[in-house]
Amino acid sequence: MIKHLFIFYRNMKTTLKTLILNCLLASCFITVHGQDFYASQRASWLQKAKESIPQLTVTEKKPVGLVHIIKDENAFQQYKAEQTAPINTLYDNSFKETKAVIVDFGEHITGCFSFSTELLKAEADAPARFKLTFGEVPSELVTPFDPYQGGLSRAWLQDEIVTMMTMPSTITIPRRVSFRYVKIELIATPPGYDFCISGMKCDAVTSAVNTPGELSAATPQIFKDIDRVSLNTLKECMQTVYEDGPKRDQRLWLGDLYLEALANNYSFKQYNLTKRCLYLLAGLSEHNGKLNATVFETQEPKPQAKQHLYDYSFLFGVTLKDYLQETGDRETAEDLWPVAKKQLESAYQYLQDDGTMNYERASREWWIFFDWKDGLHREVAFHGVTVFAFKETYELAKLLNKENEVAQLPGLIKKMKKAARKHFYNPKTGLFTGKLNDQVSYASQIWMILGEIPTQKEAQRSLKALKTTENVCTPGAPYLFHYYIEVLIKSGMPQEARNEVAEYWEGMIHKGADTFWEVYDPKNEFLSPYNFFPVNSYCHAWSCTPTYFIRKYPEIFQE
Ligand code: RAM
Repeated sequence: MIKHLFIFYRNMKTTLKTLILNCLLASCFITVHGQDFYASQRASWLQKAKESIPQLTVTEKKPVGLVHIIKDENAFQQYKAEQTAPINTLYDNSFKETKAVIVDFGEHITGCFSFSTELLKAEADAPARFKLTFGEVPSELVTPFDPYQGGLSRAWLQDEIVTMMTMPSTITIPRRVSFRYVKIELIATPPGYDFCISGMKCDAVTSAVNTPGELSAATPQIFKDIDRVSLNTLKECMQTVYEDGPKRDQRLWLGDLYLEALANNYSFKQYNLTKRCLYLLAGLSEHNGKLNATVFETQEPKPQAKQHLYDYSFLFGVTLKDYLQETGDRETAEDLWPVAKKQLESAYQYLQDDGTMNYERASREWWIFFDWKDGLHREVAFHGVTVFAFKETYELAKLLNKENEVAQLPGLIKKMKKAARKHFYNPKTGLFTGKLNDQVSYASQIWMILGEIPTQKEAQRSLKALKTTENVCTPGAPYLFHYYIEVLIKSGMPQEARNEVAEYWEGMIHKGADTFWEVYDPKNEFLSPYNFFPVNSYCHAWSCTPTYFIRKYPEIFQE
């Protein structure tokens, strides 16, 4: 009996021991994996983001006329709008007879749309139903949306059905819309009475209130026009964050933020918005310290899950550096420095002893972006952006007297530059191509130059070679085109930069742009990363940067 008791006691002891050990292990696991790297700062970052929410200003916009959208092989996406009548024609006539119109507001607008009706004959005894379709460009008004084949939500397309229960009355569309044209169709006609549309407006919203300075009087008209359209684009994207596009996705993306902040520095100069976005991204970063590439403001601020873009993550530090240089706001820069520094760890893990990066592994673990372009091989650009990130972060560290925290960077930069020259540079062609793929792309040359791998002479040679080499992978979106202009200027090719800005962005204006587009390949107007061109955004943040170039380099663009 005593022996049994003893065995029981001994077994219990072992079980308890195991239990305690397991608990300890589990708690260690939770601490390691669940630990919030920014625990002590996160709440104050989110609070600061909240304190910087800008006021939105509202401007009432009225339509300017009625249009027909007509097929024209030479027009953008084969459709153009042709003025048919003044807006009063709509207001003065029975809508029961008109049934469908396309109204032109004369400019691209983002805001809150409403329209009113008046009775013409008899009393309203039944509801009427309308379908409204808002379009940024003419083709959106005539391209059937269904059956929908797009890769993003069908609901981004701006067609709404509304029912007016009685008349006279006014209906406000609940969602914020982004458009120049609106098609109104009567889809359920009440038999017993007649009515007209009596008014229509859009309360346009933006947080951009400052007036950018005048360009020099000598500025060629083409750059005045490009600047104006760039500013319109930026203005509409400036809401309570820098949105990527006011039609879609209506949210803050790191890569777009960087370019919008650059453009803002030379135009509206509303630095508080940049500050807010930096704090919001920091506050909504992962517990392991990694930034999310995109975040939502509502209902509660939250990140979009699983959106980690390798190249974007470093642009946080670059934006912070520019912000510090523009504003001298050292407090914010010091507050957010740990986030910029932490992002470098994403790069360290792929860096190999010989100074090359393990691209194959990284491309399995990250979305490595650079451009919306099918078939783009990203190995070289991946190496280049990493060197660029190291350089820029080191610059930021120097501004904050924190070089000692990243003292390894100059050595790593040197090593990586050497490795890039050895593995990617072809002295015969003067071009950079990958180890895994010999594709010649704009992206590869651009990011090697931004990483300062070639000398200026070599950079010039590679940029020129892009024009004469066959089968070059060209940019698909203005995002990459921005960096192309940047490297042309950096490489001492101002005339080429001037010509390229003129050709690319004026190309959009020629095709009717009042705001610049998310995707623009002059050779393929139907290009869409989402498999359906109407869901592309036609007022898109990352294409607003000509205003930055035109204003930052007056000697290139304003003479
Ligand atoms: C698009 C967004 C945004 C961009 C990402 C990568 O969906 O519109 O502009 O940053 O892709």
